[in-house]
Amino acid sequence: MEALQEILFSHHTFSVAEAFKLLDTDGDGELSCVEFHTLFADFGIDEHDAKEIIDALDRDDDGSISIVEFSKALTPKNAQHINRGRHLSFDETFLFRQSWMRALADLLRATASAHIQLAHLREELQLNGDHLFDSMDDLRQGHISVSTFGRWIKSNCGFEI
Ligand SMILES: [Ca+2]
Ligand SMILES: [Ca+2]
Repeated sequence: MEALQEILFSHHTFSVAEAFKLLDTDGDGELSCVEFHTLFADFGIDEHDAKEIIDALDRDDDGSISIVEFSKALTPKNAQHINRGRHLSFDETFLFRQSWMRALADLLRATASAHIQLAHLREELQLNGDHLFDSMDDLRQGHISVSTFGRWIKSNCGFEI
């Protein structure tokens, strides 16, 4: 994912602001789910993927992507070390646009799937946490007292605390 970001960033076909303008087809300053899947339909992103991408990028949970949220998704951590190369002429930009869009689509997909994996992981941890809590809370009090915790450690780990 980091690598994808670096490729996109160093590509320099468009700046983040230019790219955002390009994607924000209705010009309202936000990228919507419809805009995402319309723009990236040719790159294998359907409506469902678009929703997942929005989910992954939408930090303030308002259902659309602002330029700040978009720029965070695109900018690699070590952005200042990357040589952004020269500016391209208009014709070159036109040629690069397709491959840039493809790279962007790949990055967005990777971001979305990482987000989903993270969500699953979180859910799993939460479940494990709940399970652990239940196994400790043997008296079903809804809280774990020091003595309950001590009992659990003793029976599960074999030492006293
Ligand atoms: Ca828009
Ligand atoms: Ca948002």
